[in-house]
Amino acid sequence: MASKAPVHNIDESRLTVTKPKTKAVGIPAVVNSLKISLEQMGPLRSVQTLLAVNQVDGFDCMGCAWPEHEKRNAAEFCENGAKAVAEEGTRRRVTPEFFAKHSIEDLKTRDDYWLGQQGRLTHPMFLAEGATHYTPIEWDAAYELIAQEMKEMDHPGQAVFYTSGRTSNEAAFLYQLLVRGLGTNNLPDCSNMCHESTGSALVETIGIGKGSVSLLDLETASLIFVAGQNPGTNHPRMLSALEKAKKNGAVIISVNPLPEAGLLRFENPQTISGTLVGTQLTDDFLQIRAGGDQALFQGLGKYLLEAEAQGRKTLGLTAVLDHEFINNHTVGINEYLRHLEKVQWSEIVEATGLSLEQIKSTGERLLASNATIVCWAMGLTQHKHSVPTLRDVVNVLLLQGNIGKPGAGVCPVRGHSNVQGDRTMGIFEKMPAAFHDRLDQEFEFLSPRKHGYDTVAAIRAMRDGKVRVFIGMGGNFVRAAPDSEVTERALANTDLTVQISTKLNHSHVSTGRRALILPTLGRTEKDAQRTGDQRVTVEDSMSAVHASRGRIKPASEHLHSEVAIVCNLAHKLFTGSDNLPLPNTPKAAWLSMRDDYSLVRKHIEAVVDGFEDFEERIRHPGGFVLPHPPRDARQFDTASGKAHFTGNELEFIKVPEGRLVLQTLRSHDQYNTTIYGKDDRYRGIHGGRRVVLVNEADIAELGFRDGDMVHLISEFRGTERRADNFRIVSYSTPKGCAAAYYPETNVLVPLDSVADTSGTPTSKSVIVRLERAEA
Ligand SMILES: Nc1nc2c(c(=O)[nH]1)N[C@H]1C(S)=C(S)[C@@H](COP(=O)(O)OP(=O)(O)OC[C@H]3O[C@@H](n4cnc5c(=O)[nH]c(N)nc54)[C@H](O)[C@@H]3O)O[C@H]1N2
Ligand SMILES: Nc1nc2c(c(=O)[nH]1)N[C@H]1C(S)=C(S)[C@@H](COP(=O)(O)OP(=O)(O)OC[C@H]3O[C@@H](n4cnc5c(=O)[nH]c(N)nc54)[C@H](O)[C@@H]3O)O[C@H]1N2
Ligand SMILES: [Mo]
Repeated sequence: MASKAPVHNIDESRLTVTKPKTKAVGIPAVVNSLKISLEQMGPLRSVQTLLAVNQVDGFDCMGCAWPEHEKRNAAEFCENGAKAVAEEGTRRRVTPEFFAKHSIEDLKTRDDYWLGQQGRLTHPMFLAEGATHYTPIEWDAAYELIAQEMKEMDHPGQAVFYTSGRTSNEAAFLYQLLVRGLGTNNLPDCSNMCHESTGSALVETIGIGKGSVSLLDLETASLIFVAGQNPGTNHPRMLSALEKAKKNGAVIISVNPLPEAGLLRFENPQTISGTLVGTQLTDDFLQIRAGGDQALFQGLGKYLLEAEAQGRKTLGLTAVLDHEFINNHTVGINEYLRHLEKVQWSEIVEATGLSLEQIKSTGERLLASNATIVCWAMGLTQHKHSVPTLRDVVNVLLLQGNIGKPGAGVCPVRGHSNVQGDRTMGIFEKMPAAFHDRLDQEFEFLSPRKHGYDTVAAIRAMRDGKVRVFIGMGGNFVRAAPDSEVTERALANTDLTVQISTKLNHSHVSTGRRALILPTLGRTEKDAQRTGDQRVTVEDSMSAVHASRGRIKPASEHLHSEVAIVCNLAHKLFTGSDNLPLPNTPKAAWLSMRDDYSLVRKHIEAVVDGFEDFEERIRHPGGFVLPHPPRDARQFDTASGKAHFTGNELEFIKVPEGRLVLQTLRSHDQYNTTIYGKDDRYRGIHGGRRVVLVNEADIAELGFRDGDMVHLISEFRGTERRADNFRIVSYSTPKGCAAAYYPETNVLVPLDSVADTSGTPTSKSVIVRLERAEA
């Protein structure tokens, strides 16, 4: 049945639903990616770019942050990486003529898919106050405009500088220097909406917010949990690592409300046998209720303690618990035990929706493992109680000494390809004091110590009229952020919004009173500066830093690199003839750094730990791995110098009568707010995105039928938000738990509904009711 979209410009007329797949398959994936590449790039560019993806002298795939293997395949990319590359390498162009033809009002009614399909931005563009269309502007005039706007500010805290995770280390480092040079720490980033809960929980418990495993650990682990993650779509190359682990005898447990195809079974297109037989990846599928993971891990902790009391043993240990590790390397176990005692098995069963047997047999898996890894992504980080959930994951690993041991550890799987590196470079509204001290020393100035706004705080500040200038270094703020209508109004409340972007998106049409689009080079493109072609560096999910060099001709001769844009703007603000009257700015040779990125790397080396001989070490194929004290030496940079057990109250989501808890997630054909196509092949959704996946029994109880059209209404503290016209799809998901795609449903996520401690919007637990729509 066709579904009607809320706006005439959105085409959902070809929506069909088929049976979900039970495996991720190689051959159709390769065919699909080639089809998209050829459509967007044509044959020559396709071959040129795809062969350079993730190769030693090529560019880093911007599809995800999964690491590359030392021994690379000729085709070291996946279907979705190829789509990300094609999206950037496209031959389609958004030119000044395009903007002359399409008014802002027209563009506002288009969906994200249509906007993205228009191609690459080619010229700097300006939207004057009250204007209906963008018009071209010279680069220098654009910088001048930003400088003028900044001169009008009462204080530097009236500017906000967002970063999305594709930005290179070099650009990120310079960007934070510019921002701190202005005198603010207003550096919200996509991480605030992504793995911030991970950072909060890990820094507190193990002293560093990054994962503690390498690819080799993953391939040699004896037990791997993949919790709250859909790697078949979002990190397809991870499936090859899981396949290797499996061949080496690992047991894999998937914890997810949905039976995600890639996790169940995988047919590897890069091996001949893979395409013929495939690998059963998941041994146990725990179809957990949304937000039930804390209860699961508390249950596992309880199970281990009961087994210890019965005198049983973990494989390779003399007892269940690793007493040597606990005594020498941890504090706080008693507090943890006190909390566990209070938790009842009945609560654990209620919260998880799993049977006691399932939890106990998972406990047995832990006893039979001498090296356990827990991998996770957004299913664990985007709930109100995500930070305690992740603390409880760490607790279970600590009990058996599974940190800083081969084949064991924490494996948060990052999203954007350099989101981890951006944080290492100082993109954070509250960097530790030691970072500021070294930055100040290197650039002979005093950086501000007052914490800045994170993403949600920035939206509140804009809404409340406290911000005059918003600058976005990549990303699509208005669509990625929660509470779309509130965020849109918040941006409209500023004097100037500036988007440094490769492709057209809604943030270019949800603007402040005036707006600029500054078009930039993507990672696939040759970055020629005065001293020659430049390379940049990125850091993957496993802390490996390596170089990335674009090869193809830039989409337009008017594009500037992100590094050049930051340096030119900083020069204008700090050192140019008409600079801002600031008493205290970094002493930096902005224009020389723009011309030669190795000078930026010299500064990074001086400011950030672990970058000794930076320039030399990125010549080495594969780069180098940053230090990670827990992984390398079981050292913990916490207050006590040890890893911390924590005691956490059990929390879980109680869904009110007649309501559902809605998770907002990614389809197979999208990259965050960039929509490649309208299919979600593995889940059996084709030609449309306005669907809501609901458990069969819920559909009946709520008085609907599969295929009915509904409006989604979210309820939060007495307020309501709505997203219209979704087709109900009967789907395998626990009772009470529904799912729909992001960003169409961001309008439902309340700005004030955030995770405790980390402030991450609760995008995976929105309470909604369904209201019948006319068919
Ligand atoms: N192709 C592609 N690749 C991407 C991206 C993309 O959009 N497209 N985005 C990138 C980015 S920025 C990120 S952060 C990652 C995101 O990678 P993922 O985290 O895999 O992305 P989501 O689609 O949000 O999927 C969340 C998964 O968690 C499950 N889940 C939801 N709620 C719960 C829960 O309460 N408990 C458990 N155990 N599971 C739950 C969902 O069913 C789903 O399988 O991918 C990165 N890679
Ligand atoms: N409801 C809901 N909301 C979510 C999530 C969710 O699961 N549910 N997930 C959250 C997560 S995990 C994340 S990471 C955020 C993502 O938030 P963002 O990172 O802000 O969003 P993206 O869609 O990745 O940004 C895409 C835009 O980036 C620009 N771009 C692409 N490549 C480059 C480049 O090389 N340089 C520059 N300067 N620009 C470039 C293009 O113009 C493109 O339109 O969304 C969050 N929002
Ligand atoms: Mo993300």
